[in-house]
Amino acid sequence: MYQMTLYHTPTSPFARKARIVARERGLIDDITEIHAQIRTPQNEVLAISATGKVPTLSVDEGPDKGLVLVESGTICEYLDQFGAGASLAGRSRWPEKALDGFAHAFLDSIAWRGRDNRRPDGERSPSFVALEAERQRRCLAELERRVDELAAEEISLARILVAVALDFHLLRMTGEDWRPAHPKLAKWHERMAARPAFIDTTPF
Ligand SMILES: N[C@@H](CCC(=O)N[C@@H](CS)C(=O)NCC(=O)O)C(=O)O
Repeated sequence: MYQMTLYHTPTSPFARKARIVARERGLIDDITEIHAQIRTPQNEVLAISATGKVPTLSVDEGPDKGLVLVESGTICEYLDQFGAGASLAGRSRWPEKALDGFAHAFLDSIAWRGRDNRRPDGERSPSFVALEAERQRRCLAELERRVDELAAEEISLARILVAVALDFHLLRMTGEDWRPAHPKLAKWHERMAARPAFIDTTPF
């Protein structure tokens, strides 16, 4: 079997998607998880990738030995090849990709705004924050409208990312609990968040 190392931080939602996929596919015993010290000179990822980003996956044994993968989407597709049980690729390729792209755009917006919120006074941009807040409001409303589509499959890579993004919104956009105004989405999210792979990787 393959032996792999997955670099992550406990709060990174992009890394969390890969960590959830590893667990849902039953691969976690073949993977060493390393909490990387990102944005510091001690960052462990820098030894294998100039990007310094998490998630990063290195393949340590097996036919792909030496392979270093960055970008959560690529890492999740790679991991999804292995493991017993059903693939997480989704029933239909392009609807799945469409949902995954939507979830990435939503999550990027939360990550950017979260970083801006944590900048020192004088380095924040209120107009940027307002633009991203409005994007998130629209995305949440669209997800509430599309909840039947989310529920049509129990789990897939895109659905994992939607649920991870919703959790990350709760973590970073403090005081903006989206659940009361999006009750159908909240129910769907609650079911996803109760899965062992989500509980095992929770950033809260
Ligand atoms: N598009 C990337 C985003 C990864 C990303 O931005 N990761 C952040 C943590 S959430 C990171 O590693 N930041 C470190 C840095 O900016 O140096 C993916 O999907 O994997």
